[in-house]
Amino acid sequence: MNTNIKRLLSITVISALCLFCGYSISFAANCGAGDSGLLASVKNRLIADGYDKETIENLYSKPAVEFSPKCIMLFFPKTISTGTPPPPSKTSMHEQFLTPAAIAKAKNFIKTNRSTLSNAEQQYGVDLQVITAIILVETGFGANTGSWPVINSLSTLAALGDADTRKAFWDMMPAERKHSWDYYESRAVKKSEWAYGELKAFLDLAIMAGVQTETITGSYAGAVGIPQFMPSNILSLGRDGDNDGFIDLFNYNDAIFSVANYFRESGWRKGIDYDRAFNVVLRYNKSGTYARTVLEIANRLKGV
Ligand SMILES: [Ca+2]
Repeated sequence: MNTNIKRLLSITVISALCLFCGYSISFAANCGAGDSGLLASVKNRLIADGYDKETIENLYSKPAVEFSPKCIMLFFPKTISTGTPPPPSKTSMHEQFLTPAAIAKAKNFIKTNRSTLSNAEQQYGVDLQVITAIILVETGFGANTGSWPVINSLSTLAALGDADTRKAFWDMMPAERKHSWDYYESRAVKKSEWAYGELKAFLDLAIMAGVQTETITGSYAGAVGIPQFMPSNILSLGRDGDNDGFIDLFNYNDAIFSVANYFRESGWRKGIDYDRAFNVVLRYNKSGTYARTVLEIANRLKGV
């Protein structure tokens, strides 16, 4: 093994070991019981792709690891006919993040983390107000990092790649979430491939680090930590903001530097104009409402 690979593995393991340092173990009761047999296709695919058979079989035999329909229901929005509001307008924003109280919290976050934010801004050329806005919108400055077991949400979504499982989940869905079968199938197949890739990245991190995979929670989509990074982004874009040798996305310093790096890598530059900035934020979250909200928060924090 050459030095570079050794170093990479070392960083990988150390990073992953501490990745969830701030995580408090909690199994999400709202994920509900499910049929772990419906995860068989995922288990078998992982083994076929070279993951250690014993490790994977042991993982998927644990009672906590289960097919969790409620975890992935949100990937299939309610139909408009049931009274769901129409899509947001071109000017809509998430108003709860623009209240005086929310902006005051953001100002306090800047005050508390001024040194780290300034260092990140200087090093990556990403405005500290934007970094702050992202952390506010993603998790309320770490207050809501998600309670869905990541292994269950990613495995369940990935399992929809199997035709029988796809049909089984369709039968579980309430009527108001059932669009046409064709729409459902197309979306399920596409999302399952995405989830399988994220699942592998998640397992790579967790298995190498020796952490208990089933204890790690995140968003319903499997995003982790204060900045809600997907597993595939953690090692490629995560950064060690406090130089302690670990990337811990539940640590504010690391979260700040990781967001700054993500934005730099997505094309953010100091003095960027609004349209380009908007497109960079879309690379963090594809919602126009999200991007407008983040930039408006940053605007209201100007000069802070
Ligand atoms: Ca660190």
